[in-house]
Amino acid sequence: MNGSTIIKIYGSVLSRANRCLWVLEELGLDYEHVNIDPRSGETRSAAYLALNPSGKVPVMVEEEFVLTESMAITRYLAGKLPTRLLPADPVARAKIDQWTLWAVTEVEPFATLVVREMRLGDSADPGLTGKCKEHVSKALETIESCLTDSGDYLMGDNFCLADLNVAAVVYMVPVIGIGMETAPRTSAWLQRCLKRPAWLKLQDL
Ligand SMILES: N[C@@H](CCC(=O)N[C@@H](CS)C(=O)NCC(=O)O)C(=O)O
Repeated sequence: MNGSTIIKIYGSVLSRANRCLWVLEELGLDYEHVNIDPRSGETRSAAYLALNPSGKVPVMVEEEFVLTESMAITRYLAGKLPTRLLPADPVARAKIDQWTLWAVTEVEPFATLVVREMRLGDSADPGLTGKCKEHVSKALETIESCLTDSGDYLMGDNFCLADLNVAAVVYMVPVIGIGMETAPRTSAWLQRCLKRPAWLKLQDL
């Protein structure tokens, strides 16, 4: 046991809940996974809307404490066992925030739009999809240049919350049909992140 309270994560592993579960698995913390699909209607129940009025996943519940926003949740959870994923140094923490915000502003909205369009099949808007993919490809150049001399991971030799948060977004890049040939360092870094036992365990859920 990691403590007296149990942490509940609401949301399927195919949703942004996966990044929260990834942190929990990395740290070996106990948790309960409430595997709800955000498109199933379960997130529209009064009980769920009381937790998250937006009706989205993930939500974290720890006794009376309710937290939404996946990246706020990963940050909170990583802080439970500081130094493993979240170094104490304020500069390192600021860099983690920088990478996290980069992922959720420069990559995630565009990649998510492509996923939504892909679900529409023949009704997808190729113009919109193309523009979003262009934006994501351009964003990959940032990560590629930053990985140049920085060791195996975004912030040096050790996997930390920056890698987890960014990989939990960038894993969508090949899924939306963007080749990573022009970003070999990013591709190798992503593989390193996605081969971690904690992430692989989630793929079996
Ligand atoms: N910014 C939020 C986004 C949450 C979000 O959009 N979740 C999706 C699943 S990955 C969802 O619940 N979609 C259902 C809906 O939009 O109704 C976060 O990072 O937690």
